[in-house]
Amino acid sequence: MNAATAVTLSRRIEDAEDVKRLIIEKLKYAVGKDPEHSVRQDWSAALILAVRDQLVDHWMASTRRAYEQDQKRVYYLSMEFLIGRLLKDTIINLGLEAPVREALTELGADYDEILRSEPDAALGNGGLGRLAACFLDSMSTLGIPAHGYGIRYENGLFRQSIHDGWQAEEPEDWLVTGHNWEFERPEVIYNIPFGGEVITTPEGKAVWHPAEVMLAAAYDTPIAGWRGRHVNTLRLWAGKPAKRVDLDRFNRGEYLSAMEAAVRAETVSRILYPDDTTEEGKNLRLRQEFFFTSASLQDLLRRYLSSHDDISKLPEKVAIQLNDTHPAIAVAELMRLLVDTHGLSMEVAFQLTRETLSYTNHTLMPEALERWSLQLFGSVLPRHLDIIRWIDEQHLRTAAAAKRTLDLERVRIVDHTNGQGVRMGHLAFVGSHRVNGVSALHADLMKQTVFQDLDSLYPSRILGVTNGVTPRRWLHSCNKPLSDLLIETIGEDWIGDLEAIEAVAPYAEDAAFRERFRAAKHENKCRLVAEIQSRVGIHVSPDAMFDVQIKRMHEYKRQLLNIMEAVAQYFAIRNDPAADWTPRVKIFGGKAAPGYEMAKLIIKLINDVARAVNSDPVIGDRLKIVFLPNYNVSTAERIIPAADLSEQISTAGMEASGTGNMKLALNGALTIGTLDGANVEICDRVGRENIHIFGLTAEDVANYRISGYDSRAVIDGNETLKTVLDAIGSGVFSPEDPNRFRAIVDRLSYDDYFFVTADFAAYLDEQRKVDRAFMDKEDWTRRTILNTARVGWFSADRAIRDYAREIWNVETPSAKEINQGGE
Ligand code: GPU
Repeated sequence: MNAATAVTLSRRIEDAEDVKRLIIEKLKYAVGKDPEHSVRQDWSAALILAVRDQLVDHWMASTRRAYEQDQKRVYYLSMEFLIGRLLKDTIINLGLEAPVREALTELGADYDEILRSEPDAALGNGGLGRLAACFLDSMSTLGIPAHGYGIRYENGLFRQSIHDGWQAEEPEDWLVTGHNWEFERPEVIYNIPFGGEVITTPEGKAVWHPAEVMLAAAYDTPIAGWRGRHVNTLRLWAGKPAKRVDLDRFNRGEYLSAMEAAVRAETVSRILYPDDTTEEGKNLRLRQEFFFTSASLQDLLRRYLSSHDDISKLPEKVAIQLNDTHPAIAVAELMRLLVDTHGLSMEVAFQLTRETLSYTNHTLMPEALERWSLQLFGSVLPRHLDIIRWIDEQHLRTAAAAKRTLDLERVRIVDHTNGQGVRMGHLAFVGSHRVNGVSALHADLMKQTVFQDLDSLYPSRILGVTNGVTPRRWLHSCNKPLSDLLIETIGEDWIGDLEAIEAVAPYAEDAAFRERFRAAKHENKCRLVAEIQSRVGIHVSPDAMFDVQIKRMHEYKRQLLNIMEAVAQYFAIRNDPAADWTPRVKIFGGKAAPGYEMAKLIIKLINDVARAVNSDPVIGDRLKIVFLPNYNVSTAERIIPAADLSEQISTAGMEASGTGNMKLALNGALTIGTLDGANVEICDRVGRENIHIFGLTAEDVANYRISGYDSRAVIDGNETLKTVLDAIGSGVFSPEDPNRFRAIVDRLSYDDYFFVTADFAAYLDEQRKVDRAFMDKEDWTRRTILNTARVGWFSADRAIRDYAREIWNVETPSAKEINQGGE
């Protein structure tokens, strides 16, 4: 054994003594504190650094293996990675929880408190960003050599607070206390050009003369999967100026302007756009997209060329997944690099680009499909606009040659009609060999609606890969009571192979097991009761049904329908307090985009209704309404294990998939939902009798959109609905400002785009069925166990295997091999 290996081995943790030694060493030599004077932040930093050390050998071995075996690599380009905290999950993945806990206790530090002090890495808005984080976990678990590429935002998603019922936003500054997981890579730096003009040389070569060049600097976070054997990299880019200060200006005393270029460059990675589905802040957003896409492509090409000579074999060794259209500029940028830097012809470059790239679509909502004005696009990325025009010409030729009659204007990437602009969805579609939707229904609707023409031109390019969630974070780590029970009952195979959880299904018939399953749920509910009490000062009973709707605030997700049902129920209880009511706590959590007035007004409505209901002595424990501020990954980890009922009530055809639906069902909540997104497949798997489906189907909605829908008539025909809307509209919940919610009621009465009134009656009916079902404790528990047992297919591991097989052409080990282990 040589000296270097000996040093490495001494860092390995075998028991609590090792942990203690390592933490003290980190405290002293990395943080610069002695234990007597260390505060919580120091302990936290030391622990993270000690745990991070455990990843490094596996990380290097993973990289070495990829090179030695010349494995195909997967690159996941995403504007968002909603990681949350890393410490607990990493410790659990490495199997180190017992020694770490013991060591910290012996050192006099509080393990749970240290875990809670880690800030959430909130580099994402919602489902799309969290999916990317789950996929990183699964790619590592499956041993796929992969990189996540994104932006190292200084400020992640804003922090939400609630003042007098209204949302207020404050900046989120997760980096202030230092991000101890990451390794700065000062040597990994790329030029990112912007603006200027393209000049064609006498030989006919296009040369881009950018007006400005900034730098992208790499920061790497190691990502371990289950059992920590394989470790991948999340590489995030930070914007840096080519020159920190303009010395001439500085020396002239122009201190602020001397820094101008630096500020501009750093701005590109300053903040995450707090917008879930609509584009905003156009110029900066386009720069952000190009910035991280260009840096990532330059980086992966450098890596490829460091061990391959033949650029034309790129698609055999590289698969690049575009997470929505945000990195769609990759189509043009990869072509630019292949043509301008590596000297390929446009034709060859286009073929390689298409074979390498694939694109995931996450929404059909037209306002969310990115489109840049020609003016803006041409001024920021003139060379790319030329390349896109070239691609569009090729594409039009294909379209013209197709037998079908097509409206050519509609299939063009560059829209020449009055809208004028670059359609990024079209660009991503045309530049990819596979385009996937995120649930079966969503993929079908893609073919029938927004991508109908493109689908007819490039048949079999569209496929569905239903989303999944990582069972490590979303059951094993966040729900210890249930995880322990499952392990004791069916072993622990399900952690690395979630479909094995099906083995618990027969226990649904075992009364003793049901009792224990309920006890686990009860324990989680008690923990949430305490949190609700301490954070919003509302006392709720753990025996009530916990009815949960946690997701971004959006009209199509219909939090409004949920709170309207609460109002109806409130009135019903007041009218007959002595009846046999099923006690409920309605729990809401979610952020509204700061510019989305209607969504913010709905938050206010929820809080105003909550105020009235919670303080009404007649109501008592029969109904309570809670809005938990600042919903994020960490709060989700505490709410989901405690939920009894999962609200998945989007207007059918509008939620591409949903992933909260999967997490909640896995943790033993029953779903009340529409036949939308992945709810359809959840229903197929858990069985129609174990889910509460109601309302219009996507087809019904589409028909109404054609034939017209008269919400006025529906309201007039439903006494309860009328009463609820009259109350909301006339200020029953806002006596200090009676017209506050007029806009909501008007919208529903004259232009109910999201069919809230249409689904109201069916929703209330189904809720009353849920009430009755919940009262039959044994049968309810039986059904919740079957939900947990039957949703194993919704594992992110399964989703990643689908991508690997159908899109990336990468091999993955079997579930059995994962569980048996070995390198
Ligand atoms: N989604 Br587009 C986001 O979270 N943000 C977006 O900007 C867009 C889509 C969501 C979908 O709304 C949700 O249905 C899906 O489960 C999730 O992406 C992951 O695919």
